[in-house]
Parts: sequence; structure tokens; C-alpha cells
Amino acid sequence: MVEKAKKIWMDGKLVNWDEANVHILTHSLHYGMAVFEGIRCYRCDDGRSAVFRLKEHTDRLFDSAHIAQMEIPFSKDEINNAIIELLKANDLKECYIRPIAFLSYGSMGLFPKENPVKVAIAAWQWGAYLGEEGIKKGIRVKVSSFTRFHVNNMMTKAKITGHYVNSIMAKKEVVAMGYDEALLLDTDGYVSEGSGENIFMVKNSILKTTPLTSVLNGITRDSVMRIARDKGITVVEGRFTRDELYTADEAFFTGTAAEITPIREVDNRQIGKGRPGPITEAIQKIFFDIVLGREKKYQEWLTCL
Ligand code: PPE
Repeated sequence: MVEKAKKIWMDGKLVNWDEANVHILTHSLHYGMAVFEGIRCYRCDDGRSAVFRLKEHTDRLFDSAHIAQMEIPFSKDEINNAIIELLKANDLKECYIRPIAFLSYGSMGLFPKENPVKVAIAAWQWGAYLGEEGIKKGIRVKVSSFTRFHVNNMMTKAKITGHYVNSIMAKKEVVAMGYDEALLLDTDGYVSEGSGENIFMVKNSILKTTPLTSVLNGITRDSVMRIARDKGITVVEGRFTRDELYTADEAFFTGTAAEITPIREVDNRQIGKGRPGPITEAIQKIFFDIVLGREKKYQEWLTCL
């Protein structure tokens, strides 16, 4: 169960958690056309709280809305300020933040011309997405029978709620078989992404991740590429097949919720030594040092409350 906080921001006002409701004919509820974000706020070592890459998340929210042809009736600054206001009102030091813009009550049917776009922001405490043990020891992954989208089917640069039907199907499928997370292939059969994460593999000290064609332009993915390059690691964006992944030295998932989660097994094949490898561990350490405010070099990524 989601852990309740006190307030939710809805169209400019803070309302009580239990009163943040919508009409049952909210258009997005029926047809899956809403855009959203997932952002994390961390409690730094000095006791302050900091939102990780707030600007980039808000930019992506507006890009998603642009792709979906939804006009968000607030400016980016207003959304950023609303997030900070919400965290302060809830007295949350460490949390996950979920802004969502949706088509509200108005007309029904597939031509929502006059439905107003509403915006809400919720925040709650959310621990390790794939388990504490997963972050430390790595998780077991299975390639799903569900395929990620063709570029003309769904537009993965947009974080649209309806896209996640595919993710939920894939996740349920592999969890029922005893695995921790699903990996989806693209329509050409190449590795695409996890149900809610981007993927990286390491082979001969080279870090490789899938190109953006069929995946969300992950902000954690971008952070990892920057961290790796700054450490002198070669980073390649290129397609790879599942057997290339089976024979990788290391692999890991990245995402706001999943953070950096090592992969120790794919389709019952052990990856590398079956535990987080040295490059994964090094990147993971820098990542957590950054979000906890210990790495001065990446301070521009943190918005302190
Ligand atoms: N791919 C997908 C499909 C995806 O949903 C996410 C984030 C990513 C990649 C990584 O993107 P980024 O967070 O910018 O590094 N998934 C969000 C939703 C998770 C959920 O269960 O809800 C997230 O991690 O917030």
C-alpha cells in the first residue's frame, strides 16, 4: 500500500490526501492519455533534502504533454515551485514525487477537444523499488513475451500513462514465473528496456546501453552515462541482442524508482560472477554519493529544499 502523506497539490491548491479525488468520467481514466513523472527527493548527509534533477523531470513532463498535444495550464516554474511547496507542506525529507497532467471531465469518446487539462502532484515515501536486497546483490530478470512498442505505435519519448499497460503485462508475466523484473525486446528483437527502467551492460570494460528509439529517455540513464564518461569509461549507445546480454560481464537497470539495480541473472543465465560487478558498483557508489549530497561535482543536479 502506498504510504499516505498529508497533502496533495491539485491545480494550484493543497488538498488533504483523502480528498484528492476526480470524477469517474475523467477522460484519462478511460483512455490512458495522461502524462506523468517520477522524481526522487533524498535526505542529504547534512540533513537537508534535495530533489534530484528537478529541472530535467519538469522539462520531460512538458515534452510528454507536447507530444500528447496537451497544454499544461501552468508554467514550468509554477510546477517546480508546487513540488517544493508540497514537500514542505508534507514535511517529507525523503520521498518519491509523482506529477501527473490529465484530461479531466468533459466529453467522452476519442476526440477530447474540450476536456480541461488538470495537474496534480503527490509525494510519498517509497523505498527500494526492486528491494533492498536487489540493490545490494542484484536481481533475476526474464525476457517477457510482450514486445516494447514500434516507434509508430506508441511514442516512448513521452511518459504517457497508457504506455504502462504493456509494462504491467510484462511485469505480471515474469513475476508469476518467479522473477524480479521483466526485460522487453523491441519489435526487431533487440533488447529495449525493463518494465520501468533503462538497461546497461558491460563487456570488456565498455558500458553499453540501448539507443533511445524504443525506450524512455531516462534521466537516470543520462546521469549514469555522464558519471561513467567522467570516470573515463567508454560509453556506447547501440543495439544489442539478448545473447549479447547473456554473455555480458555485468548488467544493471536504471530508473528514478529503481535507482541503480544490478542484474545478476537473465533468463536463468548468470551474468558475470552472479553478483554486482566492479563497474556497476563504482557507478552505483558515485550515484548514491551524488544524490546524498556528497559529490560536489554534480551539485547542479540537486535542488535543495
Ligand atoms: N523506462 C521506463 C519505461 C520507465 O518507466 C522509466 C522510469 C525509465 C525507463 C527510467 O527513467 P528515469 O526515471 O528518468 O531514469 N519509470 C518510472 C515509473 C516507475 C513506476 O513504477 O511508477 C520511475 O522510475 O519513476
